[in-house]
Amino acid sequence: EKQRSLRLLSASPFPLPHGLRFSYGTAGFRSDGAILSSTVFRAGIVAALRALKRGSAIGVMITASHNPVADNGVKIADPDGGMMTQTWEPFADALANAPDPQTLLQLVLEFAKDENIPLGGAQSAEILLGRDTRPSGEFLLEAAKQGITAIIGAATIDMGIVTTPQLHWMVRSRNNGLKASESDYFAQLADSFRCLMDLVPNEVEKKGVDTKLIVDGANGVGGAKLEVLKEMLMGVEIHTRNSGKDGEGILNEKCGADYVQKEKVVPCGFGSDDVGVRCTSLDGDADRLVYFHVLSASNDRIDLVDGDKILSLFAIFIKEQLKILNDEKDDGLKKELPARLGIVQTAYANGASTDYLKQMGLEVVSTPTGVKYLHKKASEYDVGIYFEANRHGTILFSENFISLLESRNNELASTSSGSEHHKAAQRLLAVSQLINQAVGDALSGLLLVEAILQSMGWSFKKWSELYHDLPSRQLKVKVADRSAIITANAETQVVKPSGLQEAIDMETAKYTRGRCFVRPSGTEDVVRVYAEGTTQEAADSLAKSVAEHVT
Ligand code: NG1
Ligand code: ZN
Repeated sequence: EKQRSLRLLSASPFPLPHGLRFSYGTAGFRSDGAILSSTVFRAGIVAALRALKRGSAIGVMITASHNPVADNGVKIADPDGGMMTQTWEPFADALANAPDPQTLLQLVLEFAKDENIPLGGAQSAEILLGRDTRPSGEFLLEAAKQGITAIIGAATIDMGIVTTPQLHWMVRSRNNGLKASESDYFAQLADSFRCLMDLVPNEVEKKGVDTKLIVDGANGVGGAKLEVLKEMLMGVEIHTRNSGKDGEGILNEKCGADYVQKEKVVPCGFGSDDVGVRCTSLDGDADRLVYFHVLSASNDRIDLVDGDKILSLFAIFIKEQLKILNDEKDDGLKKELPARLGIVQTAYANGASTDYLKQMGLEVVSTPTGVKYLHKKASEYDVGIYFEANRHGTILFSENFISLLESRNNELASTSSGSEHHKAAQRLLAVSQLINQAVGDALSGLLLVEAILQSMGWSFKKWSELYHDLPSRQLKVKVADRSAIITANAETQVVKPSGLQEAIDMETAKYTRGRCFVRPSGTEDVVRVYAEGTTQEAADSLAKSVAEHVT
């Protein structure tokens, strides 16, 4: 058996393309889909070894998210449904770039030895495989399968075409011994959404918040899944556009969350008929979302609600439910359910959002860019809410808090069923079921937004006007070596090269409410400059002058 496995590996059916280096970045391996077979084959090997090492199911997702349709990528999900541990990234890189089958084999053997991974077939492991709708996904999935089965004991479970968050959810559920099929996923979302809608206060319901939502599916997998899910939902009227049906358009082309956020214009398929209707855009693999309003029939401008405001909406709702739960009146039961609520952002969060959240009395912390940092920080709270300004995020509930909440809920069900306390406990439990605990999920995210707007009786306008974003500017600067810039304090301060931070401080001091930071990108060969000010001109000129100090 061992011999067979080693033979398969050394036969390596997917030669490495010449002159390219692959790197497992924040989003896994990404590149032109046509040249990615060898990388995906090797990522399959990494996933199989990881599954053997952990003795749990592991996920492999083939997607390039919001990137053009010809691109593709592969990333690995750990047993808890989160991203693969960073400590394995150097191995993944080494494997992806091994020049020939012999080197590849040797790397595998050495690593397995160092990590005590049983290669003989004594241990078995499962790898859940999924892909988005990209055409190259079909043969890349085959390459992944071959990589996985080259390792004895590793078996693939093909989940077919799924959203990225669905695959992460499936890995997590499976390892928690829960039902983990796609229909289980849909059922969990639909049930918890119904629960939240059933708890909408009567007086709010009478006010009648508009239930219509138009969804831009980016012509990707999210739109197609939503078509199925929406049949199971009550209380929201979902219309899907750019759902990826034949002839409707190309994946992410002039549509999707990334396009809408960056261009700040209506996506294709939307227009004058949609003025005043709540709209939302998913990205190509449905892990991100933004909301928007079409402003006028005569141009393509929009009113955008980004990750910061989605986060704020979630934070307000959760805070309110925790307050009700710990409120003395109603049934006289004074019983605190201690819950630390934490809000996690990065330095890219608009300063106005951070000010707003702090004014609301919330604990706000900042981490470096990258979901892995935000997710980890959020998991330190009883309830941790995180979002990147560019719309990826979720709400994490600690296991301990969930079990406290469950027993409180049971207690209230028998002592004061239907009380405000009881409703708050039910709502919090429903949110923990609805929102994806593994990764940010556009489908569950939009259902939570809809349920909260209905519960609080809020219009899109009220939400959008929670606070006004400070004007900001982002610039990219090409430098010889971006790793020469070292930052600290969640990337808000430059430590090296010396003198740069002083220069930034000096420029920033020229502006009222000016804020500026620079950091090397983790995904592109550039240094990013971000600046904020009270006017667009101020933000632009602050960014520009700091960029000159960087070059
Ligand atoms: P880098 O290139 O490290 O700035 C970008 C985004 C991140 C995240 C990753 C992809 C900005 C400023 N940065 O990271 O938020 O989306 O790509 O995982 O948008
Ligand atoms: Zn995505």
